[in-house]
Amino acid sequence: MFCFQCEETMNGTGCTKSGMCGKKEDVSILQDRLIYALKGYAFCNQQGRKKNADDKTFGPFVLEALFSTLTNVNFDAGYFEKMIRETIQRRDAVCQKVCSGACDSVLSGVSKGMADAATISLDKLMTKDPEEIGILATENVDVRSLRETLICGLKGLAAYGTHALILGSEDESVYIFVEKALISTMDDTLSADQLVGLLMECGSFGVKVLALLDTANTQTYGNPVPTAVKTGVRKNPGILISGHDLKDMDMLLEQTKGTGVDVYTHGEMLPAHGYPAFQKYDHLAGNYGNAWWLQKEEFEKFNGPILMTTNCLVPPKDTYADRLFTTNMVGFSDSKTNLKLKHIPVRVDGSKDFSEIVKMAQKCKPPESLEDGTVMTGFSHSATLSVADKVIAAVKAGQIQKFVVMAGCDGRRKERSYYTDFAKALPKDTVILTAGCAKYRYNKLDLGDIGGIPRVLDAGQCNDCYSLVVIAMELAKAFGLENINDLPVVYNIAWYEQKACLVLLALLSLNVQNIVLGPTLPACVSPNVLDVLIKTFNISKNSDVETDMKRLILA
Ligand code: FS2
Ligand code: SF4
Repeated sequence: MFCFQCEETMNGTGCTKSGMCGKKEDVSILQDRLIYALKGYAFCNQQGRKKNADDKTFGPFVLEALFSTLTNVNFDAGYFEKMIRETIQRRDAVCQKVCSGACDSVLSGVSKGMADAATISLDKLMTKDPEEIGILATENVDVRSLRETLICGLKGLAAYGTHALILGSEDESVYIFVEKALISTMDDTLSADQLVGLLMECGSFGVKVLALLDTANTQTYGNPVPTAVKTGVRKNPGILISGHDLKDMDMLLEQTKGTGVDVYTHGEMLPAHGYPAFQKYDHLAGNYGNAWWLQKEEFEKFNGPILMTTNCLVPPKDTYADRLFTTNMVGFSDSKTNLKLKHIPVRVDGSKDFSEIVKMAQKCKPPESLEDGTVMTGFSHSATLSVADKVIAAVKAGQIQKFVVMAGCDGRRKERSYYTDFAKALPKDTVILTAGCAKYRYNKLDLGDIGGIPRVLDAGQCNDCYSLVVIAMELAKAFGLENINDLPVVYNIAWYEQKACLVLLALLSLNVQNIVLGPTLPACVSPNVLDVLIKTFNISKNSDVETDMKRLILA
């Protein structure tokens, strides 16, 4: 196996025997086979599109498939075998409509790899040498770097697109781009410049999809409002819901009404508390625990069932595996121990039956207390901009010197304590803008406020990064600035998985300069590609707190 898609990749170069995330070699190779099959399917579907013979459900299927390969989503070999089979079936159905078996005319002139992906049988794909279909099959390190950065961006795009689709919002242009981009990763005729152009286009589609998701979320559940969320526990048994899926949150709250069971959020579900549609439920008790990587200890102490609606899932301990449920494209199985987490399927109408979880919760002990305080969330663009006058006045009066975007992901690496130290060391006239699970490194510190404006404004999940873009753009307008880089906003972003790669590409597509990224740079970015990013955007890796404070804040 070879996987280098996340920040925790082994030695900063690539996982080769098993994943630091817990992904086993068989699953990693199956994920590579699935991506390979998706590229062939994209090629055939593009041919079909030219003749109006494309698969009309190509987009949603490919989004789900890509999302499932994102870090910490799915560890179930059976799921990937099923998805590979379905991809080949779908590809062949389109091929039949387009070529009726006479593929040569369509395939003349395309690269050998593409022709293979477009025609390979299921049996041959499942037995093909993994090295011939995986990341290392592209020998040129810079081409490999550009192709794999694009694949990471597409996975992020797929995740956000899937969330929007679950709420009924989609955009065909996104599917057409995903199709083109998948094909481009097998096109040997493309220059490095063309591949860089595709990365920027991916970033632009990132902005589009994040906007689509923002609209879907706020039209369905209302505009989030600043909310103090309790971090302690009550006396009732509880269900813990993690991940990013707001529709699951909605259905779970409804199905637990009057059952005597409380619902607690975990990790990236914390911002759900800011939505008016969820605040009406008295049994939404609070947020339990911290970012995803602490779940082994925290899930054990929760005592009740846990629902993982999306990433980040950590392979579970025996002590709570029987209480851990997956849904959507999340999954886990382990052939050695025969453990397979229970999965809640979605019905054709989009609804789910959580009664098994509720019944289990009713027999469980209440959660063990981890802490007892509050944490703020709900500073979406609408909430933050509703006090724009106050914010602008504070900037003009010199009370706010800088906004520091510290969005992104958290992770296990001990170097990430840097983000806590950086937040603590920031001058008192700075405001942190955040989204994603990176916030758990500093959202429980008492950093105070500036004239009533809290010094940490949490816009929500990583899915809500669009709020930060809107806030920056609206501030630029208010200050009469044409260039977003002239704002008193600096970026010190923590990344972990491929959604963060997409958000980074989105910011670059908006020509945001001087982004500081850490705690390491993506392994998929080769030295030459990094050089391009430095020359074009002056991107850099984070350093130590003192150095970064000097260059970001005091410069
Ligand atoms: Fe955190 Fe994990 Fe949000 Fe990422 S919960 S790192 O995949 O999605 O951010
Ligand atoms: Fe390694 Fe990250 Fe890939 Fe997991 S997702 S196998 S930790 S690079």
